[in-house]
Amino acid sequence: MFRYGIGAMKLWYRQPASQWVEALPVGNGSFGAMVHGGIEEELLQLNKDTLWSGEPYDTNNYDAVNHLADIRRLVLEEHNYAEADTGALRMQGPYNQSYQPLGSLRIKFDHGNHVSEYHRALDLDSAIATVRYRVGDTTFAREVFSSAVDDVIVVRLTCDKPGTISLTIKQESPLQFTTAALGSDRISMIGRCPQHVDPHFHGTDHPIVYDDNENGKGMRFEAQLQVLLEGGRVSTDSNAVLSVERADSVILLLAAATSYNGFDRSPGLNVKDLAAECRVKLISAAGKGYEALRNAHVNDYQQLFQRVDLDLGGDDNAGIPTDERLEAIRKGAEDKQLISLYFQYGRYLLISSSRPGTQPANLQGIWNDQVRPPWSCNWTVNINTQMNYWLAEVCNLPECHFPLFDLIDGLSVNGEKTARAYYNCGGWVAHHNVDVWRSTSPVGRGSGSPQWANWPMGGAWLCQHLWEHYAFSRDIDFLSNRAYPVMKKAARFFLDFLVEDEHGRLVTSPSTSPENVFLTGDGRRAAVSAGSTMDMTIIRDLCTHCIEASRILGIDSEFAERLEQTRAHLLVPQIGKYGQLQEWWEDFEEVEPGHRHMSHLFGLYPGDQITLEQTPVLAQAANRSLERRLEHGGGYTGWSRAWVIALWARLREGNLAYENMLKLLDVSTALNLFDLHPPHLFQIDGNFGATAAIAEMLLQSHAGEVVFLPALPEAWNHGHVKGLRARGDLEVDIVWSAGRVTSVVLRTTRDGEYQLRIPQEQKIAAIRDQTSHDIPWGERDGLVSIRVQSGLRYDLSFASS
Ligand code: FUC
Repeated sequence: MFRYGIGAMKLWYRQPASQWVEALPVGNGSFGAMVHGGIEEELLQLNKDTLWSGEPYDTNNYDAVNHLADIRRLVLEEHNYAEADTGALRMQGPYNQSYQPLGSLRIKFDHGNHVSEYHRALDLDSAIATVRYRVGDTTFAREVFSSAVDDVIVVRLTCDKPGTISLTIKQESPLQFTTAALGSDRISMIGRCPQHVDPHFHGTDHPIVYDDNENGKGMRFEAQLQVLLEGGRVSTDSNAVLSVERADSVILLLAAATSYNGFDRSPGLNVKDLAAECRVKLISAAGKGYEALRNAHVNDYQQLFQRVDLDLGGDDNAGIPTDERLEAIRKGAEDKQLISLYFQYGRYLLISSSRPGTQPANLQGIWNDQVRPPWSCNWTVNINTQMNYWLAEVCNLPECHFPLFDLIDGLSVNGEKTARAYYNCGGWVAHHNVDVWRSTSPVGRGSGSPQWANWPMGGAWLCQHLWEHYAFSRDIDFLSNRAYPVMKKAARFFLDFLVEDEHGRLVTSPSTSPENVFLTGDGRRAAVSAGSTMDMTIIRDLCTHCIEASRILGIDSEFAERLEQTRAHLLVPQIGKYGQLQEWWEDFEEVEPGHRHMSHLFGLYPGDQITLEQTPVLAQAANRSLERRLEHGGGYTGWSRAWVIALWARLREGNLAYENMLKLLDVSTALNLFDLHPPHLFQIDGNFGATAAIAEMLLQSHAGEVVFLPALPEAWNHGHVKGLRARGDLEVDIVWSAGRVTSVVLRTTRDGEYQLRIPQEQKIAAIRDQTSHDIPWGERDGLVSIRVQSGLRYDLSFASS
């Protein structure tokens, strides 16, 4: 656990939020609020992670498989890609469902809006949002947090003059809802979700349908608010408005429940008693009292948050409001501490939107105020969902990774049907869009562009996360019981799915490179071909990880043998006419060379097939591809920019990584530091991706080596990072000065041998364990090898010149 300087870990502002992306998010993994901090009216916009439209449903298009042979013939024999695109439309099913906003709590105060010394903050070290201001000579204060321990949102309103707090509270929702008073100090809101019809895009041009059958389908929800007072009086009226008069202090406890009952069971027909669920939480929370609730919340949260400390040096600008700091960076000012704040905010957001047992962080984590949110606020698994979890292991939040593993489990069940229905293959497959019902089929209903819809690699990419959790933790039980069975079933799909091209190479077909299109020889646009580089890289990855797992677990040697043979025949990465890593199996001209997706660079990051040391020629080609993307305007979404930073980090180009980090803050960051997607949409992937990328600049461990400060920009001359994780269950602290490592600490809970790559021109002076015993090490070609023992701590010191 690390301690921070007071104020350093805060986002803060001198005015209330004037729009949703200025409000401050709190969350316990499942129950979230956007705290607006208004003066006359506080608005808490509320979310619950399991609140989705629709029901479990079979989205498979059972006619799809009848078109597969035609598409393959068009691609592999006729090279008629534009026609293959048309064929792919016939292999689509309906769009999936949408994440829904729960509603809002509006707290109206009677003190007018003439305030001074207004201050609104989010303290990342305690996960508490605060508001404070003065009215005349009276100071009012609010604290808001969402407790994972007690599963309630807690609001505390105080004032330095007794009997001064008077307010009214009401609940409302953009969904169908009713409210009721449950007594003088308690109100409730119940409601239900619509069945969306093809709700992929935001806006109002797609129908919202509520199922009329009262006993029938659809998700239901309930929220209950309980008020505790010190002094004053509380009452409710027939409109379920709750009033507090002349209280000394007020505590609001808010609980919520949905009828979600698992991805494969109807939320409409179940017998969940939502009122009782809320009631139980409120009674328990009210019995504890504010201080106990707050302490439990802070302790629980800090167990996770305080594992990592980052200091990039520079001026202490904590006294300047966050929006002004962001503006200053946009005008060219240097603010390294805003970057460490952004880094920790990414960790904060993951802890707040993804805890064991919750849904994984969706496109907006858990925070969404729209019934028609952008891209349904779903899980887009051709980059966005995976990016959400790039930070989980390296930034020391492996517990937060587990909701993703639960999602993968569900997909591996539904994906078996899709594998059979679309491709007549065994194993499981998932395409690019996933909802809470774990849909796995291509969306689009015959009019979705194949450039995104018909991409069968989502499940295989997600399997990388299972492997990475093992690689970081070396948890054999996890590998054996959770990861490997699902990975094996995903690999089995590809054994059936891969086809031979005319040169005898194994390729995917139909194949796309996510969301990108090329020009065919006769100048037509197309997306569908065979063996795109990303497909082949993901499959190679999956084969390698399954082979490795079979060896570690001592099982399935025959299956591993088959995978080795398959791997040996996979189409290998090619270098194209611009010296770039080729994106498709032919060196097609790109329609949009500055495309936001960096799919063909998967092998460089998040994969490990391309490294500077082991595949220098491919690394050079990847470098060229990245340059070309950027020369043509690439990186224009926040998530795309975050990927660029991580890719530069893997190429050890610290200054370029930093330059792109500044661009991310410049063009893709809202005033509450939420990541933005054009035109001005919140999308959380960029927050998470950039946090992971910053870690990647400081520590890498993907190629069998632990590399210290692989991509340190000149601007980060002095600093330290503590508590990052390297593969092999290693916790690492690094201190540096004048651009050189001055000390490193390693901690592990397992015995093992490690290869450490020391920055060029630096030498280790000594390695000592915590009892100051010198530890022997070997050194060769810039690599230092040491053996470590579980439970010990190792200090590396460096020669001064
Ligand atoms: C992919 C991206 C878009 C957006 C969407 C949610 O389709 O190409 O830019 O991020 O996911």
